[in-house]
Amino acid sequence: MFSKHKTLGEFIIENQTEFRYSTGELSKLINAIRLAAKVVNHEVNKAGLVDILGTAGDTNIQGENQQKLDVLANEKFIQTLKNREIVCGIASEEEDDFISINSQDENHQNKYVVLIDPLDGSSNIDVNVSVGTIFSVYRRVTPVGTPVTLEDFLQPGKNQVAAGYIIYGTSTMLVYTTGHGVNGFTLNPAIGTFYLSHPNMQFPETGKIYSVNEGNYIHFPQGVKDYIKYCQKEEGDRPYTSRYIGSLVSDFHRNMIKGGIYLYPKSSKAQKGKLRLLYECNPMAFLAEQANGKASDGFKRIMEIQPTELHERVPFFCGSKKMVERAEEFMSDS
Ligand code: P6P
Repeated sequence: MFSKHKTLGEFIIENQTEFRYSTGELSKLINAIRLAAKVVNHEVNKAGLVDILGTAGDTNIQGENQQKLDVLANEKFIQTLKNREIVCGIASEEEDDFISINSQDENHQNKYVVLIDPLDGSSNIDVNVSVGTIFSVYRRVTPVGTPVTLEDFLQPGKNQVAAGYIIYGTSTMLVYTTGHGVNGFTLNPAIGTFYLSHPNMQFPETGKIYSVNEGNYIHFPQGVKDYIKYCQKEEGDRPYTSRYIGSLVSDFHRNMIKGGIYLYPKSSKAQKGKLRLLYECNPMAFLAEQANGKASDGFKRIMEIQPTELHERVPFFCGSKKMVERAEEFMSDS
């Protein structure tokens, strides 16, 4: 019944002092995410059973059909974070604008903002393929006690104080970093407890898996085309294996364990690529770098990019360091 593995709660307490701002708020924040993850996990796992599939009839700012589970996950994370009075603002893929949270006392001292993709990979919901939640945490840059502004959200990824994802897969895992490495916790659904199952996760220096939607091949820049052909060539440790799940969290998670690279390049159909900088690329880039991997837009470090708008997109190359560096060589050569 009681696993030899440490629980997430014990891990947070043991590592709270590591976090330089450790006033306990970040621990409360991770705990809030833990609770929301359990609630969403419960809904995702029973999605096939109740009338929660299909679209909610609305479309989000991305112009995509909002799946009911998207809407539910969004509401659960926002509600949980609001109720805990830990954060002063939230931005979400499913919300056109950021949400300012002024707690009851007019001079609230909350100093973190959270950016979330509440259910990434939503196109996979109806076909029972794993999906995920991605979150990114910053300290606000405007004065504590005043309403948050857009400036608090448009920070470069290198300012993140925490980031992580929940993957609702064959098992549900919470994987996160506070800047001291990456740790993975697996949920025991029978008792609703996350256990430390993957301590100190690291990308293998190189790998033999590449993840890209090859259906877009003819629309890719020449450097990407050349890199894909390089992956497929019978030479040295190649050809690599092509694996593309259609859920960033799942492809990233597999590549971090086995070694690999994930690419969502720009194309003639999507000049800036598809993935969003603030609540997809930056948190995954923070995790990648903390796990000895790399994340760029094909040319420069993702976490150096200065955002200019909440839902901006960037090309994304992420995974084993040597594989990302090789792909970048093809991009610069072309
Ligand atoms: P495409 C899901 O919508 C997502 O944001 C990522 O999780 C996934 O890797 C990608 O888009 C899939 O996009 O265009 O290949 O279907």
